[in-house]
Amino acid sequence: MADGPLIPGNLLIALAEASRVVVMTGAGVSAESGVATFRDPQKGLWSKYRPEQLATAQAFENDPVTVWQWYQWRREQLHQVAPNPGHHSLAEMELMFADFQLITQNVDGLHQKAGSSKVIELHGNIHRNQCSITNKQIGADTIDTTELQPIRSPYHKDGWARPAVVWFGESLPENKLSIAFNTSANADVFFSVGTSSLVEPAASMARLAKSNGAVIVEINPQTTPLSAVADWCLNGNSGDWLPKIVQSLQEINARSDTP
Ligand code: BV8
Repeated sequence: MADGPLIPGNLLIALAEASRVVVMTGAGVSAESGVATFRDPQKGLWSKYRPEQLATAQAFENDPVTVWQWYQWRREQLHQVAPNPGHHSLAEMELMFADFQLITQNVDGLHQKAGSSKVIELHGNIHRNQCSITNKQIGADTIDTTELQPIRSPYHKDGWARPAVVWFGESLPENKLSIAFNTSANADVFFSVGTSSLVEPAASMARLAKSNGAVIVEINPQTTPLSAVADWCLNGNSGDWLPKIVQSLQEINARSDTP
C-alpha cells in the first residue's frame, strides 16, 4: 500500500526497541470481514434483541431454543467470512517480536484462520459446544448449523449442548486470565485494536500494562474510555493501520540487515 496512514516515527522507534508486545483485539478487528460488532445493531430476525440480552446463562436457561438459534445464525454467518488484512498482519507481527502475545475477546476463530498461533481466546470460541452442566467440550469443531433445536448433553442428563463461549455474568477461565494479565503487566508495547474497551475484565488489561510502563497504542475509528490514556490513538480501521505497521517494521528490519 503506497499511501495510507503514516505511522508516527516515535511509535516505530518504540516498536523497533520492543521485545514484549501484547495485542488485545475486539469485534472491530473482524468488522472488515463483514462480522457485525456487538455495538452494531443486529440484523433481520435478531434486530429486536441486544447481544447482552442473549449472551447470558440466564437467557439460555429461560429460552434455550432462541439463544441456540442466535448462535446457529452467527455460526452460519461466519461460514461466509474470511480473515481480513488486519488479521493477517497480526499473524505476521507474531513472528516479528521475541515475545508476542495476542489476546482476543472475539469468539469467531478468525485470528487462527489467518495463521496466528499465539492466541488467547478470553471469551471462548463459537465454533465449539460444551455441556451446560459439566462444561466438558462436546463433539468436534464442526457443528451442524442447520440444527435448530438445542441437543441434550452426552455428559449429564439435565445438561444441554451450549456454545463454548463465556457469557456475561460468567467468570473467565482462570488459566487464560492469569496468562493474559501477566503478559499485559510485562508488555513493552500494548496494542488495543478494535475494542470499545467496555467489557471487563478484558478492558483492564491495557490499564494494567500502562501502569507498568508499557506504551499503549489504540487502533479504532472511534474514541473509547482507553483513548485518554493511550500514548498513540491511531484513528481508523485496523485493516489499514496494521498492514502499514508491519510494512514499516519490515522496512526498518531490512535497513538494519543491510551491511
Ligand atoms: C465477569 C462471548 C466475573 C459471548 C462476550 C453485572 C453483572 C455481571 C457482570 C457484570 C456486571 N457489570 C459489569 C459486569 C462485568 C461484565 C461486563 O463487562 N459487562 C459490560 C457490558 C459492562 N463482564 C462479564 O460478565 C465477564 N465476566 O466479569 O466475570 C463476574 C461474574 C459474575 C458477576 C460479576 C462479575 C464476561 C464478559 C464476556 C462476555 N462475553 N463474548 C458471545 O460472543 O456471544 S463479550 C462480547 O462483547 C464480545 O466477545 C466482545 O468482547 C464484547 C464486545 O466488545 P468489543 O469486542 O469491544 O466489541 P464492541 O462491539 O463493543 O466494539 C467494537 C469496537 O470496534 C468499537 O469501538 C468500534 O469503534 C471498533 N471498530 C469498528 N470497526 C473497526 C473498529 N476498530 C478497528 N477497525 C475497524 N474496522
